[in-house]
Amino acid sequence: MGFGIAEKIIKKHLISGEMKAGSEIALKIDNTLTQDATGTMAYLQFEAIGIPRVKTKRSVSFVDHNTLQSGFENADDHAFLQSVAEKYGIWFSRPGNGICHQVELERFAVPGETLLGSDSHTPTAGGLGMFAVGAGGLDVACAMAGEPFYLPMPEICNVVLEGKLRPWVSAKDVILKVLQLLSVKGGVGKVIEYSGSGVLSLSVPERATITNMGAELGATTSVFPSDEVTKEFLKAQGREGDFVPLSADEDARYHSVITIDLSELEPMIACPHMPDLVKPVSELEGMDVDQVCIGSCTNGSLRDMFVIANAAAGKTLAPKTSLTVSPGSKQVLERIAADGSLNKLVAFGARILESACGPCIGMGQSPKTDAVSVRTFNRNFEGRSGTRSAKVYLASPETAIACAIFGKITDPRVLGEYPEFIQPQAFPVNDNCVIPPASDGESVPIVRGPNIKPLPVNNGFSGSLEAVAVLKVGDNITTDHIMPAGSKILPLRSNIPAISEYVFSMVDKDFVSRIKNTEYGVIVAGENYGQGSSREHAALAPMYLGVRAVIAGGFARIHRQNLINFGIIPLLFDDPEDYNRIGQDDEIIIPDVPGQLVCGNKVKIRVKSPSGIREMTLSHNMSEREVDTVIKGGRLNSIKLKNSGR
Ligand code: MIC
Ligand code: SF4
Repeated sequence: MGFGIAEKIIKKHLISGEMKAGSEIALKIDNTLTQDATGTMAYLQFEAIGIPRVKTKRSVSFVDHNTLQSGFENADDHAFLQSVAEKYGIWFSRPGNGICHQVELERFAVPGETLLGSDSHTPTAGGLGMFAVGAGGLDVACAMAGEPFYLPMPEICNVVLEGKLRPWVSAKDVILKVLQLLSVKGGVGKVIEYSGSGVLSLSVPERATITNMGAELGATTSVFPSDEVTKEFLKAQGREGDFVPLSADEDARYHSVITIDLSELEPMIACPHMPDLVKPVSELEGMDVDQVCIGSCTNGSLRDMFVIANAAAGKTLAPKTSLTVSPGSKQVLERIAADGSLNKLVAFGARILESACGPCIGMGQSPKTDAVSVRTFNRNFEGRSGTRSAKVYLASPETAIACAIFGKITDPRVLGEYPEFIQPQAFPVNDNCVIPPASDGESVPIVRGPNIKPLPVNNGFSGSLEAVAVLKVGDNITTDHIMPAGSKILPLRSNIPAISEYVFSMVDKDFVSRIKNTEYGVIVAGENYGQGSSREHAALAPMYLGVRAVIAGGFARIHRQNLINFGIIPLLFDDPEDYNRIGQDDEIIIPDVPGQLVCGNKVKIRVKSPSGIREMTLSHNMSEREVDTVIKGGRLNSIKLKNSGR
């Protein structure tokens, strides 16, 4: 039996484990990526491991999230990150150089290699045939230290693309269609592997738009073949030498197959507040639009900028609509400045922002109260824009610019002739904003501002846990619910005591004061708990406050891993009805935690509620290694013990 692309890369990087769906495998990581909002923690953890230089082929530290400097905190973090990079052998992509995933695709991604990134949209590089996975900062720190990356062997879902997209329909509509078909949890435990005759009609940045939003499916990663189109892209980036062909064997077998005819797709839009609430744009036509934001790691490519600039050329922005445009990278910005596209956008009335995440993570441009905001981004979770009452819709650059022209939700097919983008033979390659590390970093000092606080410790479990169910929530709780971002909170990413004051602030403003009144807490949740971002702060800050277990119907992959990494037990309901049998404020007793976890996958607990005491059996799906990690209080403790020979 032959192999698919994902299996081929996994096989080549397999350190241990069996390639059987669901069983734990360990992979060798060639490359890592961090961004500033998760990077400071990742590097504090790397320092704590105590290795003098990274052991990867290449590690890159990007600054693209916390670029709004309204106090000293973010600038201090940037200086810390730059000094760490110089010292430990890491390339530093300075602020202004672009969004990590866009720059990674343009300048660093290599087909057939592995990439682990402390950002959930790391799979963007799958558009170029890389096996690229998002993880918490601690997993990335461990990979930099030469440790393997552990994950359950994913199932492989094959999406066969046939035909060719029609004018004004683009890659974003493809992934919105996949989200409509599979939902935000449809990709959990899976790799989405694309194939079919339609693949050749998509450029690398278009493929990357599709792999980028595989994160919203909950997928481990998404991957495209590496073919002639990939070769042309790499050649235009002056990196032809990085090309390796990669395709699935004729007789590759998949766990599931979906076929999409590209020529049948129409412009799609995801409605508030989930990326899978997808409808055809035509169904929403005519709704007033207050704001349009174009850019992000999903749609910030040269192709996207070219199309919107030419669609807007000679026209004027609708009077009651605001438009922001953030080019995905310095390379994109340089090119649109040179080819006249930038001028067309400025003349149209766009507000040009720096090449960074910006409004996507609530770093400015929060819309007005109750606003309708149409964005080319990948997430529309409630409150993420910085305005709780805003309604964010996700769409393609084509749909977004049509909305900006008319001030209403508009199907872009009314715009007339489609501006055909032809990839340049050579992109403007200028890596002067990527700073190489020192050849010998030993004497390089680390710059540490006052906002950078030491890592909190967790001593692990030695006996029973007596805790309170401090919060009960429903299905699909995102990491934005658990640990919100935005311009006020993001600058505290290096300061766990300070950021922990905001845990669950969007869901229940009394959560922090409640948990502070008890020693240990347990969170009770529904399905797909922790979907969304890779931010380990959504585990680390609750751990700092005393959360020791989460009992849920199911977990998103990265968050589950982050919980384990910081010594929080992810427990599952055996009987779904038990969710209704635990109330907020009930006492939860887990007798002999280490003994029960080691003994098997069942965990008996006692729930003390006003109506009496009830015994309940829960389960866990942790591997032996994960159980050991949780008992020791997290992965950092495990590694330190291993390094000290204990
Ligand atoms: C996001 O899109 O939510 C982020 C901000 O990029 C996060 C990382 C973070 O929280 O710093 C992600 O996707 O992992
Ligand atoms: Fe940045 Fe938004 Fe992409 Fe996250 S999703 S990396 S915040 S652009």
